[in-house]
Amino acid sequence: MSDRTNIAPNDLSAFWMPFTANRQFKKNPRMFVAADGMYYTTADGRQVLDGTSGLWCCNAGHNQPRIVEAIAKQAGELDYAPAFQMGHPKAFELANRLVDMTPDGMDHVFYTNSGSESVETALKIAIAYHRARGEGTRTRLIGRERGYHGVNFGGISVGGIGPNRKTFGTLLNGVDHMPHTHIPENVFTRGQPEHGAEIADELEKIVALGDASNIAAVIVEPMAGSTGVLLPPKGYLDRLRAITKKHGILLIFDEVITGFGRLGSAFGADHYGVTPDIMTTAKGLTNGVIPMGAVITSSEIHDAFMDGPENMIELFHGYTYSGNPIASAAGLATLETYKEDGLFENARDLAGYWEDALHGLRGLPHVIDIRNEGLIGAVELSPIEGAPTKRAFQAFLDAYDAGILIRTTGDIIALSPPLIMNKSHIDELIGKLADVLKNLD
Ligand code: PXG
Repeated sequence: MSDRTNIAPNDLSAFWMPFTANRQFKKNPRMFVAADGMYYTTADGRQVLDGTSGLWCCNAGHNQPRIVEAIAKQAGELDYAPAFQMGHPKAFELANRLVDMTPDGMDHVFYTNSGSESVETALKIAIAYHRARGEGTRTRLIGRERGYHGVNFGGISVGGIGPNRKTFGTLLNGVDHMPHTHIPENVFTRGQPEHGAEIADELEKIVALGDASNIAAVIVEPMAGSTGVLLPPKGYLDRLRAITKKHGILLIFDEVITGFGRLGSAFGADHYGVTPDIMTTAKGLTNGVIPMGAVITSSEIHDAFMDGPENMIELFHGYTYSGNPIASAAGLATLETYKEDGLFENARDLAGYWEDALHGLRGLPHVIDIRNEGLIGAVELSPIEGAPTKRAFQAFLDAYDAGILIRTTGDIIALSPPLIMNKSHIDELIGKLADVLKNLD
C-alpha cells in the first residue's frame, strides 16, 4: 500500500495520462478548471475558446443546462440498474430516439461506454452474425490505412495508425487494409474532394485474394477524423457500399466523430447518402459529459440472432455500464438539445462561413493544405525536416497561450468546434490561429 500521509496534494506523478507526453506535460501543465458554452477557463484564470469540442465530443457546448439538470435529476432518482437481465425505461427511450434519427433500416441499439468499445462490439456482432446465418467462415475483417477505431485490440487491428499498433504484439489475425483516400490531387479542396473514387476498387483486389466467403466486414470512418480530416472523395463511399453488398460483406461506418451533427447532418451516413449495415457511435451521444457509446444495426443483423429457445441469451456480449441510467439521461437530454436548439442546422448554416474563414489561412507560412466539411477543418503544415510533429505541436502550445484550443495530429491542425458556435467565434478562432501561424518557426 502506498504511504498517503506523505504526499503532496497536487503531485502530478500518480496519474499516467493517456496519449500525452507525460514528462513534458508535468513540467508545464495545462489545466482546465471550468467551462461554459464555447469557452474553457484555465487554472490561471484565462478564457480559452474551444476549437475542438473537447475531443470532438462536446457538440452542444459546455455545461449545457438541460444536460446538467438531467444528470443531477437522474443521479437522485435511479443511480444504477443492472444491465444484464434487467432494464430501466430511459435506456429503451434513448434507443428509440436514436433509431428515430438514424437512417431508415438502422433499427437496433447496443450500448457501450466508449468509441473503442463500440468498435469491438460492432466487429464481434459482424462475425457472430455471419455465423448465426450459417456462414461461419466469414471471419476476416478489412480496415483502412490511417483509420482510427479506438485503442482496443480489435480497433487497433483494423486501424491504420502505425504507432498505435507497433508495440502491442500480434493483434488480431485475418485483417487486411485498404489504402487511404488522401491523395495530393485534392490539395486545398473545399468540401468533398473530386478525385479518388476509384480507390474503393482496391477492395475488390482484397476480396479476390481472401475470397468473399471468408470476409465478415469492412470498417471505415465516413470521414477519417483522428488522422487529420481525410475526406471521402465523391463517389468513394457509394462504391464501397456497392462492392460490400455484391459480396455479402457487412459495411460498418465508424461514426464516433461524424455522428451527431459534426458534418451538418445527423450522421455521416446521411451526409454522404450511403447507409451501412452497422454504425458505431460515442462522443456526441452524451455531449461527452458521461461516457457512453452505441452500436446501431439493421434489423436484418439483429433478427439473425433472435433465434433458438427464448430463454437463451442471444449475444454473449455486454458491459456492466451498458445503458447506464445517468448516461441514458444525459443522452436523452443531449439529443433533445440538438433538436430543440437546431444545432445540426446551425452547423449546416455556418459551414460556408467556416469554409471561407478557414481557407483564408492559405498562403500563411508552412500551410501546405486546408480541408473542411461541415464544422470540421484541417490545416496541414509542412513538417520541420527531421522533426515531424514538432511544428504543429508548437502551434498547439502557442494557440493555447493565445486563448484557443486546437488539436494536432502529426503536422496537421484539426478543428471541430461545438455546434453552438456563431460567426464571431469563428472570427476569433481563425483570427487567433492566423496570428499563431504567422509567428511560427
Ligand atoms: N472511432 C473513431 C472514429 C474515433 O475517432 C474512437 C473510435 C475511439 O473512441 P474512444 O471513446 O474509445 O476514445 C475514436 C476516438 C483526436 C482524437 O484528437 C480522436 C479520438 C479520441 C481522442 C482524440 O483526433 N477519437
